[in-house]
Amino acid sequence: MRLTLLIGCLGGSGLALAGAATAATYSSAHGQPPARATVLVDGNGTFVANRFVRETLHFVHADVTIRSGGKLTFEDGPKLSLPDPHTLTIVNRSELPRAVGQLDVCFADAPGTPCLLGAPNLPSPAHPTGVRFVDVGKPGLDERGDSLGLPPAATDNGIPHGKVTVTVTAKPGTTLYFFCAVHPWMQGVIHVK
Ligand SMILES: [Cu+2]
Repeated sequence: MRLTLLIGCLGGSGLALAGAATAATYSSAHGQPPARATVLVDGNGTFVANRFVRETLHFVHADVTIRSGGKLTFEDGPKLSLPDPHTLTIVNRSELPRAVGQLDVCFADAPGTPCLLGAPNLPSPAHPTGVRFVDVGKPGLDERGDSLGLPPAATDNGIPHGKVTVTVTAKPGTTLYFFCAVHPWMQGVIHVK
């Protein structure tokens, strides 16, 4: 399944990927960090045979602030036009790809690449619609390897939009970096207050 997706993603001899991120502002009438935050996935794709593929898949609200103990929702956006699965996978900041070559290595699931952290979210014989929350270590979203997953549209069992909500259990003052293990140019940050 994953290999098929990668071929679909990298089918052109040239590769042009574009992402966009919208920073969320954070404010509260009481000066408290929000108890809830939502990260949406949106974007579309085009390609010209034997020339390039361009995908604008991106996180909407890629820079979020939430209180420790708050609820984070990860959800397909209303304008998403591609059927791909997505993950919101916590990684170390240094693991975020910064060059196309790093994306390619991550796509290929080379040993040790952070894209492997999101692999359990993807459909498999044991979990045909994938796993919504891979929770390593302590309960809740708090550390590297914790990973939310949205299913591909074809395996969504008729649910119009994939959606998963988890509790952010990281301590106040923690900064969690994340990316999509399927489209690792999709990147963001969670400030836990
Ligand atoms: Cu993605």
